[in-house]
Amino acid sequence: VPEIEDDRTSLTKEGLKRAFFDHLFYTLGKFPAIAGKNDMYLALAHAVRDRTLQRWICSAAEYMDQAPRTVAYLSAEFLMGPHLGNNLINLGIYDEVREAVREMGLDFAELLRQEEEPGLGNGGLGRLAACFIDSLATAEVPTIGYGIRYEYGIFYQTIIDGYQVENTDKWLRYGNPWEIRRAEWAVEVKLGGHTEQYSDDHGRLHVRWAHDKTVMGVPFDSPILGYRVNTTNTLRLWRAEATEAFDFSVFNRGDYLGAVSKKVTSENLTKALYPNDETPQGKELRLEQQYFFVSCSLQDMLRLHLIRKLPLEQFDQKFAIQLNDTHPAIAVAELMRLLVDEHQMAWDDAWRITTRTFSYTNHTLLPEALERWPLELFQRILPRHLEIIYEINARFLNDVRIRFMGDESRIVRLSLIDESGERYVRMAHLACVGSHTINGVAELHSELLKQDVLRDFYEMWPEKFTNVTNGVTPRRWMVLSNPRLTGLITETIGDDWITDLPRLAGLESHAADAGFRDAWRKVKRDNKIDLAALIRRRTGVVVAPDSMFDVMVKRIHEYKRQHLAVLHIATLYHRIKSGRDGDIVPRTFVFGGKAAPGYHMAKLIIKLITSVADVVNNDPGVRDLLKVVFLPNFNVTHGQCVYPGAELSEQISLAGKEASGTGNMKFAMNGALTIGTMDGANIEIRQQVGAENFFLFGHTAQEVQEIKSRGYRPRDFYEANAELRAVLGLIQSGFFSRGDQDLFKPIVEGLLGWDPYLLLSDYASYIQCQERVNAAYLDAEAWTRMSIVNCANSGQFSSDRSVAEYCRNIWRVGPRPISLHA
Ligand code: 26M
Repeated sequence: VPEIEDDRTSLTKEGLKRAFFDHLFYTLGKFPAIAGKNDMYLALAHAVRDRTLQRWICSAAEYMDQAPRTVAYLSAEFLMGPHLGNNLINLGIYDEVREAVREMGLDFAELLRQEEEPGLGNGGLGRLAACFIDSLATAEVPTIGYGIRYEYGIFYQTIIDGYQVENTDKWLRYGNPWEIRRAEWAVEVKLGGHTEQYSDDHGRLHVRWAHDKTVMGVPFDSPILGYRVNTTNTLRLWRAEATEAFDFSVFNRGDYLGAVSKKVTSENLTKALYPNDETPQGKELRLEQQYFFVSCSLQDMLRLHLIRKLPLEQFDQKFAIQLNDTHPAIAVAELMRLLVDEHQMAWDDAWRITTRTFSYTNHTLLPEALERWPLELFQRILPRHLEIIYEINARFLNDVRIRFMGDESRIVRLSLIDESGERYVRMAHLACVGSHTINGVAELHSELLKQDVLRDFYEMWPEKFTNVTNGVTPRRWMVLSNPRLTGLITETIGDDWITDLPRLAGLESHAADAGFRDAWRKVKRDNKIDLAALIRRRTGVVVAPDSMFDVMVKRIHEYKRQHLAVLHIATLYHRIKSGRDGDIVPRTFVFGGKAAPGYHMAKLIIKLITSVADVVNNDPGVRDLLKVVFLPNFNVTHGQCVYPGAELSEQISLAGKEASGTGNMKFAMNGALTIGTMDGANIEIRQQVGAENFFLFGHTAQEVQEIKSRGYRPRDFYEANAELRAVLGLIQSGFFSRGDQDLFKPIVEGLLGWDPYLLLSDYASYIQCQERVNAAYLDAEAWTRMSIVNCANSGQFSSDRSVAEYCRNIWRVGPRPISLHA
């Protein structure tokens, strides 16, 4: 264990400068005259990495020695965002390093911008995993985040001629100073082949998996620092590589090119992240990815367990494994296989351990998003797991038969195998049966799970179901991204709020103080100027910091209803053009988000946004009352600039569709007001900040159900609303598409004929609500008061609170403080 105060551990400005040059010379082989910006970034990153490693080693030593109960968070996605700034914050050396860098004549912000963000996630689900591991480290809970080291993360989005164009995300291009490859802990993963029975020396029957290919999983570890604690946990991401066995055997047969191509095939496994929102079924490589990282992770946990000389029977006492959606749900069958086939444990013992180990979080109510794998594909890739799933299913359905005698339709509904047409393995069912606890991610979502998607499982095991409302880390989403607001809050109430967010409530009384409100407005205005600069850099559009910044950033999806926001913009435009612009407040509409490459309607919605933007931004008749921008490649880095500069947060999904949302929380914390539906965590945000400080519109989930069951007719709404007719007519006429009347036909016809997300039935309510927003914005003092109250009441939405609930109610783990010792 290293000495405390040397060039690798010193936290003083002078020590940090020495470390910087040490790395520039001896790690990078450069000197200032020939070093580029990226060299400077890397030198700094390595200096920070050393300080992190000191804490990491102390944590690892404690965990090895004491074998504390550990959380294993299994997630196919970790959307981390850049590490450097966050690590500086968590180490408590942000200001020292900024000063040191400035004194060395370098631009600190520019160095931070050099880091390519690891975009190893699609959106909410992956970012949640990142917030949770930050909060777990801060809570000093021993944790390993297990996932996949994709060589290409979520695609890089550009906008060309108003359309989304996807490019590969080459995030590893200039190296990654935050990871350490651990070749010595590589594991082998089998795929394909068939199974055989054999009997052992005692005549007992066993199954052998005669696989037909092997890939090697190599762990790449990144340190995850807690905030101002020594605890440093591990994010362990697996990379698929060719086994040495391949190279040797094929070399001996003299087939060099064959060996190389097998190597290429193996390494394809972790090449790229799948963009979600595409129906997952049938994607062979994706099933292989899921199994690959799950098998690697479970083998790794068993290794850690066994080197501590602990009995296998105690596995569930040492690990609490969380399944982040069904992507890792194959873990239920894989742990059974490892215990039964590889460690000769009796089925019932293995099953008891398995069900005491796993818990499952569901993240979506959309039926089309529930993962199912065609039986034929599953059989081909994981023949042994299919047998194990059949055995789990047989025993489970037996229990169902006894509980619900004679109810055969219930058996059909609950089965792990969907046999209604082509046969499928239902991954959510496997996760439910194999877990002791099942949770949704907001109160409404958890209720709807019980009533709807997982109703039969709820009737079987009501005690398994619970809610843990999502949260986000205030370290990244306030302290790092909004230093101005952080400064003002800390001056006012001290800095305890950073790890105890409900203390923001102390701000509420200051909302009555005119001086404080001035300071609050100044912070927002400066953040808006920064956001305007980003918008100008990325789009060329100049926007006015005096206009209301109305922001909708999230993945593009019909259920999220970006096109409803477009209908509002088109309505305002139409009013201006027809001389009815008396009460319009100048607004800048900011959109950002990626559409899944195969999701045509989502891509067309992007084209609609950019097309409306082109017309509105260039029409002199609009007189700068409206500006519309689509910020390309919205990601964590951009989010860090967008949330602090936002004034109005658009959370307008159809009620009952958005499981939680987490962007909604980031906006509220940064003082934006929300216009939103009764969906996901919006409901809880409104409850916290007060109905009078939240702009509510639209039908409730209950009403949506009723409307649909009565037979929804969107045309009735069209016919009853002249403004809606005018706006849809404008789009239909080709006004926003240079006369092309076909381009947006799928959108307009979809709305008039079908409208599965009820835009037309919520349109009038949304427009009226936006008028209330305008009126509120005109009273700047009142708006500022509401902004302060929103922030002051966002304490519930820290991921520290979410994680504390998981620890207490689901994982049953507690803190394990780490001391730094020489
Ligand atoms: C798949 C196929 C076709 C259409 C949609 C999908 C699809 C939809 C949602 C696939 C996956 C989906 O969910 C994953 C996800 O990211 N869910 C998000 O999880 C966040 C963290 O809990 C929540 O805040 C979001 O509300 C939820 O959408």
